[in-house]
Amino acid sequence: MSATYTAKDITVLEGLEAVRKRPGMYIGSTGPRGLHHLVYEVVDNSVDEALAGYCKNIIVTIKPDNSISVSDDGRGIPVDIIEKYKKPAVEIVLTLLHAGGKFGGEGYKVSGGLHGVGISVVNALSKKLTVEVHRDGKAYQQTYEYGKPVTKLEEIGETKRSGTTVTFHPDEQIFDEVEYVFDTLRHRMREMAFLNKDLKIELIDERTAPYEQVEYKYSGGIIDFVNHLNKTKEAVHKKIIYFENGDGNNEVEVAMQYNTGYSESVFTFANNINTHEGGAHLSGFRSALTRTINDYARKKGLLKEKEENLSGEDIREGLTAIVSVKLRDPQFEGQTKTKLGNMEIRSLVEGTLGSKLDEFLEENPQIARTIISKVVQASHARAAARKARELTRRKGLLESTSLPGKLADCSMRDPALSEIFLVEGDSAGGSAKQARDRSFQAILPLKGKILNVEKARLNKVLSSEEIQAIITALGTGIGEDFDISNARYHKIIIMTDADVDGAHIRTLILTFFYRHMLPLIESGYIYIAQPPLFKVTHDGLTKYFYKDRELDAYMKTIEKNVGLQRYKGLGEMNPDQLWDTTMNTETRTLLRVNLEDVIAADEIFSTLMGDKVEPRREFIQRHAKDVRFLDI
Ligand code: 0RA
Repeated sequence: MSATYTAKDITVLEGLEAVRKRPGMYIGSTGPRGLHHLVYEVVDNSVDEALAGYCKNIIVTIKPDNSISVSDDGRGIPVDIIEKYKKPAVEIVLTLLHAGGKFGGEGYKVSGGLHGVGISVVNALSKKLTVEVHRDGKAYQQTYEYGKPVTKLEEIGETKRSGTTVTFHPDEQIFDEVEYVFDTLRHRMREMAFLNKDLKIELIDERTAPYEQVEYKYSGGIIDFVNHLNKTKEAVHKKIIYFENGDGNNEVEVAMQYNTGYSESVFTFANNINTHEGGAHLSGFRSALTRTINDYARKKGLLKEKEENLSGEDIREGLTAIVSVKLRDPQFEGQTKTKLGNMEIRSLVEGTLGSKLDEFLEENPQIARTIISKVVQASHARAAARKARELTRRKGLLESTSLPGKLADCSMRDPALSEIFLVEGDSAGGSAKQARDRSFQAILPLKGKILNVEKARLNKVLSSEEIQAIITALGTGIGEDFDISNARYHKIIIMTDADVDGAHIRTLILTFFYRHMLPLIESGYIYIAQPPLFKVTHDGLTKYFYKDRELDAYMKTIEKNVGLQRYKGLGEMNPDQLWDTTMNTETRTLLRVNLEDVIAADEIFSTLMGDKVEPRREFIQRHAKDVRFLDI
């Protein structure tokens, strides 16, 4: 540390100390999500350099020790001394909170990551970070530990290129776990490449031999994104509809295409951030879409005067779309700061889509007619579903006043303390009923495979007995009547066999929740039970194992003479064993289903459950050894 330790240095270091004291405030969490967020934060800076027009290639490398290196061919972070701090600009960028480089000039514009906190936060949460800058023919390097510089910025040689490489090693004292997941990073890097046309992003995993390596570069940008999302679906029209527009401050891009499916896959982004909670751009998109389609249908006589307007929901059935806006000054609101607040963007999106979509429909009457007829079908089906729902309601089939006969309910009436097990098969259901603590645990046995809702509209879904039983037991209602505040249990636990059939049934149930009761997933009510895979008896001691890896490790520590049992189904356990291993809150582990990545979930469900065979085969082959793909 330099001898001239000024008041300004102290503010800087206090800033980073605050980050280390409350990391969650800056990166959301210190779990896996926050850990991966560090990478996104650094990559965002390189992408900003690409948005400014100076960077074309980004390489992200996972090193064998789980450190990460992000390299770009942008201008390089400036190294000139900033008068106010008497330090090189790069050191300020790495040590000052919010110093994307707001020390003047257009070139210093920074939009930045989710929390807009900048690269200094990554520095603060790293036990070691090295920055290497290539600029004006020279290469420079500086190293930090826990956010503090441990070397001065040094000139390390000459160079012909320009760019920045940041290599950081997350601090194990801060993060619960420091193991990077290749697939998680891969998804985000691909998304970034889709959202930024022509930008090449490479991801290399050096922890495996041979290295795992992927490369993304899309000349079509979000058109390629929509094409990718619909890859597992049957498109209604070949040509992807695309618009872009700007008003000097903000820009909007929309790409959309209908498929023959029944779900809506509209994803919105603001400055490359997935705005899960929607906001101004989404509402502008929806209102322009509904108005334009209705106006067009009336204009062409496809919708008669006496007929009601087509609803927004019907118009979005089977629609895949990306709405991507880039703003000078984004305002993120909402619970997870993923709702776009800038109202001025609403009229830009609405105006753009309104005029350009009408133009497109006029110029492509064939596509227009196909889309309208699809929407009209959706509208008829919804009317039929409403009738079916009313019918079932009149019969009391969906009311929790007439709970399904096979439900063994709990005595507890407080939903927050109650849980329900959805159990595969009557025999396991029987064991679970004997094993449970009836005060707060309810059991609903399900007969084998439930209906694949990916291939059916709501009216058909409602005619399935198993699904009726689930809806009634949960008490939430469905479709337009769905109300999460009526949920009778706040833990809904899917318990299936640890075999292929069990995995299939679990996916069917999850697909139903994902497509028809999404708030249950979003609120964290859905869990997956973890029954053991093995029982080992040794020296009169019984141990259960939940993973092959754990069993292997244990078997190495003991001598021969053990009794090893492999559980294929829940039915092989007696009620006591089922209780001890899977249901007892003291000893069990549950996997909570979360929607870390809605786009990945959409892809998984439409691939696994949709019509096309080839993508499904590929997916299953690729993930054959990876059971984690279900832990969305
Ligand atoms: C501040 C100002 C300028 C560029 C950058 C920061 C910059 C930051 C990062 C982080 C990773 N890669 C980066 N590349 C650039 C503008 C420089 C200029 O005006 O020449």
